[in-house]
Amino acid sequence: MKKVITYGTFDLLHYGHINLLKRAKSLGDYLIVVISTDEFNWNEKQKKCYFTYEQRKTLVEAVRYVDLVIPEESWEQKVTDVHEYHIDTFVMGDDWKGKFDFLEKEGVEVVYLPRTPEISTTEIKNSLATREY
Ligand code: C2G
Repeated sequence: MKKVITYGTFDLLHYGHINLLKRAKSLGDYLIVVISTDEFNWNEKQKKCYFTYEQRKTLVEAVRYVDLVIPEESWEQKVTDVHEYHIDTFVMGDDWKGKFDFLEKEGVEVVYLPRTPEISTTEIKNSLATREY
């Protein structure tokens, strides 16, 4: 069984995220999604999520391409995750291109997929904030 892993915040889940998860799953048979906890997001990415970790986990677990959701609590855990879960392929959107190539040394294929254009959580928040109702 070919196992794939990907990491993210997945706040305000949108079709860009779904496109990423769909393509990631197409690279193997089992997809693990590692979702940033609220603490990790705030401490490491200065991101304040709209949905809590538990709510984001519920949403991503409902996506047909996803087999398992686990928490992301540190940048460093990727090295242990890929061994603990016997990962074959690590996938991220290409906004992260080159940032995780070190995982190849762990025997993992590293794949960066093109981001879906014109959609982002920031875009959604900004458009809602300025929309005239
Ligand atoms: N993504 C995408 N297209 C978009 C928006 C996001 O393909 N329009 C991808 C990103 O490239 C990423 C995944 O969807 O691979 C999740 O995006 P975020 O939730 O923004 O993830 P991020 O905050 O970048 O966290 O350790 C890695 C980090 O946890 C990644």
